[in-house]
Amino acid sequence: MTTDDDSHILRTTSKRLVKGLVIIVGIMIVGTVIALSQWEHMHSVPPQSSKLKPEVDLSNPPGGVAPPVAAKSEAPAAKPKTDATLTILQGAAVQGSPAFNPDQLTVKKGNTILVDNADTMPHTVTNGKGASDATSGKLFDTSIINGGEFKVLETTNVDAGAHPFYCTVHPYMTGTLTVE
Ligand SMILES: [Cu+2]
Repeated sequence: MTTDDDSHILRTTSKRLVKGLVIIVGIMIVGTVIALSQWEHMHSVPPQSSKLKPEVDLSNPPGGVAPPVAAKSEAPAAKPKTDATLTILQGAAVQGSPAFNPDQLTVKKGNTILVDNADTMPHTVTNGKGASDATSGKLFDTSIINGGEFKVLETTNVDAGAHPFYCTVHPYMTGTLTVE
């Protein structure tokens, strides 16, 4: 016959075992009650990290079958068809990081450009070399585009030529729009 101390399985009395289980289950119940009472609040105010875009587009994996996508409560506005796309890159606000893709964009006069802010920070695409440039914003200016949003630039009234542009929030973000 083995004593409780000898057993590798049961090193305590069943009475203490039950006591321990009651404590564990009790903690789980308290945790569940707290989580459920906060559920609506957590749902309406999700943590910032849940808004970050995954690096891989899960809805369209390369060479795979798309998994079912949970219905979103608020669908993002559909992006319009434009002649060109100018993407403001994620991390563009960090000085020295690539800001625009492409940063040298060439379009035909009259073309439309989708300016897509893929970053989480607000940015602009404003013609000129900086705030002190007298022509700043005179040819084209998206004004502030919040993170994850987009605007469409028209080039109907933009003269042919190479026009430098920058971001009024982060003037070190620069590029050139060439209109032919
Ligand atoms: Cu910016």
